[in-house]
Amino acid sequence: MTYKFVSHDHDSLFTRYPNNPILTVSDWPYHVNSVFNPGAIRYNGKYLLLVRVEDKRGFSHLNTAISDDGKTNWKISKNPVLYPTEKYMEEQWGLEDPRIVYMKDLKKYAITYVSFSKGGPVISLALTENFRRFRRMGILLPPEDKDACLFPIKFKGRYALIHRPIIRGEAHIWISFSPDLKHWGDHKVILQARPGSWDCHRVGLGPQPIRTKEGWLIIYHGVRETASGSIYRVGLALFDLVDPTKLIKRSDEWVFGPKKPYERTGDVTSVTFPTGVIYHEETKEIYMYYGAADSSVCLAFAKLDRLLDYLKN
Ligand code: BMA
Repeated sequence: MTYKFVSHDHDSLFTRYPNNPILTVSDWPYHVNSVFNPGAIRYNGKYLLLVRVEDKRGFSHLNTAISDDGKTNWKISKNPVLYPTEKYMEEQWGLEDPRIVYMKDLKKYAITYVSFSKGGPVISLALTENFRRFRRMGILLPPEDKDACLFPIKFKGRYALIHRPIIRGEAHIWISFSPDLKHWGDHKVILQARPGSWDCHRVGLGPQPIRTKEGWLIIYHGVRETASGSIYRVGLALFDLVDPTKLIKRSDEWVFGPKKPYERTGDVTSVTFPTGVIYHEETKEIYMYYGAADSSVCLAFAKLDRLLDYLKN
């Protein structure tokens, strides 16, 4: 920790889509309580969101919303695409917060999401080719675990998973490796909650890792508990391309956080919770999809080079 004077204009790094929120319950084809925290990926040339949808029992399931431009005219599936079943006891209280990557070696999309039950939250994996039929691969690691995503490539022949166990009340970001997506080991903490800081109480992965020429860019959420509840803000970290356990840089400050009324007010106040990005090679622009106040789906834009410059300097 350095005590140099810092004063940056974070607001210039990410620009909110002026017509936020892009999805709310009023867009939904069936009755629900809230829609938020979507996974995001390019699919068949379109923008696909796998949205967390909470029903009025308080249980979540996942459903797709697809758009041509990533901003407007979302086509929402009439029925949930991934819904809890009795066969999987760990899902009794629902499915939450998906992250999506395309695994070239498997030729499938890998979705890591939180399965919730009396036993506590765990990370489950499902594979799909079409976002209609999913193959459940089961629980990856024991509870309590959240905020997970696979890297889209293998490292020295092994899959790598970023996740966020809570151990003795401490919530840091970990990485684990596996030869087969079933057996996990070489667990290591890669990003810690920072005492005193805006991200002092919990940190967790946001969207899927973004591969850049400088390293893997990780957008993460950090939590501070305050007298009026938790504030969920967003930070940046950069990890080595070849060895993703190696942290290169981390932002001292948050780069995005609750500000607009739709981020400040909702089922859970003051939450910005990014869970999906789509990168545009042509314009070098990122579309970051996030849940706002656990109530709606929102969008913000950023130039990749500016995020990397900010991190490096
Ligand atoms: C986290 C997750 C998210 C949620 C956030 C704020 O622990 O459960 O799904 O958006 O809390 O309530």
